[in-house]
Amino acid sequence: MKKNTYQFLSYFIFSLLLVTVWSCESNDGKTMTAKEDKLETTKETPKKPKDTANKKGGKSVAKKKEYDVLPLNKVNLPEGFKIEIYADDIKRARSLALSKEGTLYVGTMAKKGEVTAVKNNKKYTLSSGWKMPNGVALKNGDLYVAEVSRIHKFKDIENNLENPKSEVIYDKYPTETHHGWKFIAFGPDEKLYVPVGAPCNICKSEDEVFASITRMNDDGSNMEVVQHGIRNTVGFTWHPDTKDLWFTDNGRDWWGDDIPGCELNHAPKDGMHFGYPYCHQGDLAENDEGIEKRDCSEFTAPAKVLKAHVAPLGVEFIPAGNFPEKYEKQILVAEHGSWNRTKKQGYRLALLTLDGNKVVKDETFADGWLDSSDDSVWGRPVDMEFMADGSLLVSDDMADVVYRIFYDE
Ligand SMILES: [Ca+2]
Ligand SMILES: [Ca+2]
Repeated sequence: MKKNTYQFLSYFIFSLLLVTVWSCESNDGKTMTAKEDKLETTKETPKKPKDTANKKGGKSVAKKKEYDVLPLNKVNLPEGFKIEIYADDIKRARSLALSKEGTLYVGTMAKKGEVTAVKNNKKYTLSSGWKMPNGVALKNGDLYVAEVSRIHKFKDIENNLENPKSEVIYDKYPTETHHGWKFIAFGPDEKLYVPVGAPCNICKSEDEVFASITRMNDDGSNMEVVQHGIRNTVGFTWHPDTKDLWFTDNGRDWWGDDIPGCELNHAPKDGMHFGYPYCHQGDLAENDEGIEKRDCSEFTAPAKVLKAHVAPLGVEFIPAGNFPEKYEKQILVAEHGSWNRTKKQGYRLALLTLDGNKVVKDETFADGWLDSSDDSVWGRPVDMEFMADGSLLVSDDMADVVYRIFYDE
């Protein structure tokens, strides 16, 4: 690469970092080193977006609105639902896993964050100093935690909260931090599913592990790539009846405010390709010169195109138990909210109604973390988990809490 181009790119990336006030799904961990940068076969060339509104990025980024007591009364919910704080003071609370004993495990994407367990209102720190220990998953009483490149296993965690011990069962994931934080979950096949995000905004990596969902046995053996063409999924689950995989994906940046849409995807079988980096939202072909031109018809389109930049993270099918019957087996998606859009959007829980495998309706289940009148924000929903009684836990990595939402007519 020419020296001038390199200097310009360095300046551009540095400027982006400067204007970005807080971290977000798309840019946290963006500090690419020269080495990481080389992984990309194409560079982040600042080009003319079709809509220039967010070209500079971070234009609308407002400071977090601070409250002494979180203003839960600002959260809008359907009639009959209530929200309360389930656990507070969990720094940058991200992925959730809930044991059958009712212990809540909370990951974080903080660079040297702590994995926390919450049991009977008491908190336990299970690890510290790990690199973005975002993913948490449980199987047979063991807790699995995903850092950027490693998977740890805590045997019989429930009985070892005071003195947790872990072993690394896999350490071969890429070390790139850009989209390197991981959501993890066990599938109906009892295997651990682990995504690997694209290490960039738009690039095609030589290594097919990037922009994928992988899976492995619970001892770390037989890692394989299962799904392709996924920019950055930070939430997935399986339909309670069909057992099909459903996952969110975060759309590319710097194409303006309104394209491409973020995605909810449906994978009824292994080995599918969901478009990235060639095609976005099912019908917009990539125009970066460094990316081979491919037709969108070659790839699987999203089950639902969400709004641009909303950053869909957690996804859950609603179980029976607490929510009214009409919600059962419908989908909730946590939209973490935009970071580089002129006017913010997202910051809500979306309720998506299914007819078979088709999403036929998109409505807001919960919002109010964003005040659109001045674009201020006090919370950002991340992951969700349903408790045994059917009430819903939601993590918030800005307010540093876990909420409980329940129906109480
Ligand atoms: Ca896609
Ligand atoms: Ca979840």
